Order: sequence, then C-alpha cells, then structure tokens
Amino acid sequence: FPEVVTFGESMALLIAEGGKGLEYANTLTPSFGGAESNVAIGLARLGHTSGWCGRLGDDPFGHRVIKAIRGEGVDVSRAQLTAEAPTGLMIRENVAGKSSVYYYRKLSAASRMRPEHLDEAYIAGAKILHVTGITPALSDSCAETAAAAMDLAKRHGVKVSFDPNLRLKLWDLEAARKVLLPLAMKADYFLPGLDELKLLYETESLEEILSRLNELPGVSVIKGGKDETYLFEHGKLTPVPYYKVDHVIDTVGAGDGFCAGFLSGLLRGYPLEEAVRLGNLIGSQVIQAVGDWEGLPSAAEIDRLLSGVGHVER
Ligand code: KDG
Repeated sequence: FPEVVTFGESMALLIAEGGKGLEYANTLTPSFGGAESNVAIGLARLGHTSGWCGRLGDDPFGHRVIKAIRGEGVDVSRAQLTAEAPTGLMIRENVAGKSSVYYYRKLSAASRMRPEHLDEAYIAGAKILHVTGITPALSDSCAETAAAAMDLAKRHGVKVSFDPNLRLKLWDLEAARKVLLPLAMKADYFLPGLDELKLLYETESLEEILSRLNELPGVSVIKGGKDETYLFEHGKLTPVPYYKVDHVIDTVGAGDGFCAGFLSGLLRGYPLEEAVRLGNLIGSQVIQAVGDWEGLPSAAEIDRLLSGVGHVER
C-alpha cells in the first residue's frame, strides 16, 4: 500500500490563453487540477509512494485525468470512473495579472462520493492520510466521507494531515467554518494558510489565532506568512523562512507543493522544522512554473538545488 493516501476531486482544467479572458480567448489549453492529486504527484516526484482515490466521470475528461495522474506515478487503483455523473471541470483565465477560476463541478461524479466508497484496508495500510477542505465543500456526502476517512485513519493509527483549502466559490464562510473547524480537531497536522485562519477565526490578530490553534490536539503549520511559514507545536511558534525566488510566475498550487514537501519531510524522518523547510522549498519551485502541479520538483532536482548545482544548459 502507498505511504500516503489522499482523495478528493480532480477535474479537467481549461486555461484561457492570450490574456484576453475567457469571454474573448481563442485558445483553451487542456490540463487537469485538484489539490489532493497535486499533493500525491508532489510526493511521487519526491520518491514516495502515494495513492489518489477519487471519483471521475466515465467520460473523456475522466479518462484524461486518471491517465495523467497515473502517468505521474501515483497509484490510482482505488479511483473510480462512474457513468453516474460527469467529471468536474474548472476553467482558468488570467487577465492583467489576475487569475480567476470558474468551476463547473456541481453534481459532478466526485460530488457524489460517499463513505462506502472508501477502501478501509487501503487507508489503514498508509502512514499518512491527507485530506483537504475542498472535499467537504462539494456536498454533504463528501463532507461525511472526509470525516469518515479521518476517523478511519485514526482508528488504524494512520496520521492525518489536513489542509483546509478554503474555497469561497464553493461555499460561504459560515458553512465552511462549521465543517472545517471540527475537521481540524481530527488532524495530527493542520496545514492552513494565514489568510484562511483570519477568516475562519474572524480575527486579524496572530496572537488570537495562535490561542485558537492551541486548542487543537495536533501540530499546526501556518502557510502564507509574509516571509515565512510558522510551525506551531504545543504552544511554541517557530518561523521558518521562505526560499527567495527571482520570478514568481504562478502561485496556484504553492500550498499543495508545500504539503507535499512537508509530508515528504515527515516520511524521511526529519524534525518538524526541517519538514517545514522542505515544504517551503517545494512551494518555492511550484510558483516558478505555470500550472497547479507542473512545477513540482523531483527528488534529484531538490538534491541539486540544495547542493547549489546551477542549471546546466547543455
Ligand atoms: O490548490 C490548487 C487547487 O486549487 C487546484 O488544483 C484545483 O482543487 C482545486 C480546486 O478545487 O480549486
């Protein structure tokens, strides 16, 4: 069984080219996205075994997405293709440096995920289960599935990592708060962004945020600080600085890259602070490439970066 198991909605992605916006673009480039499969791909590239379980439509988009995830070395043996409903779709445009995502995923195959679709032995065989707050935003049955998966992992001694990934285009803040905060209580590793915490806890104050995080049983890692990620472990705050990059090209997927790096650090047996540092490094690579997962580096690339070997053109 894979070391890390994750599940959620992966979708076909169409990117409007030419900076004209979707309304006027002449070309849409196909790809795919999904926070959980991004993390699974990141882990596979770093040399770990990862499995992505999810539901896709038994349609051309579904086939395309599952082949692409499989092609990245992620185990998709527990993913299901169903004729019951279509594969979700998201479309991205970039106008004047501002990126917007449009979702076409209501009633998608993934939104019909139910707790019975979980493979208990598969989750029990993992070291870490990674869940994001996008899944519970999809439907009530998806919210039940996310909670059930976390409970199941805990029963089997599998560590649970949870990224709230607040998506206000999928649900309103009040609804999100009611579901995400109880899920955070189930996590061994809670991996929110600072902006998300400000919204979820209704405060701008870091001190207040930390006192709320202190009520959680697990370790928290706060992404998206100005110059650093914060590790918050049993009341102790450790800032871990970012790697500086010269050209930020596309920040989408940085959080997933961070999660992949952090989980890789845990699997490698690094101390938490070093796992956060590896998360920062992976995030810094993702933002230098276009796409949600394309910039995720391989273990060899990371070794080269850390040993200071520059780019060799030929
Ligand atoms: O974190 C990047 C993801 O947001 C993206 O790949 C798509 O899962 C996605 C979503 O729901 O927005």
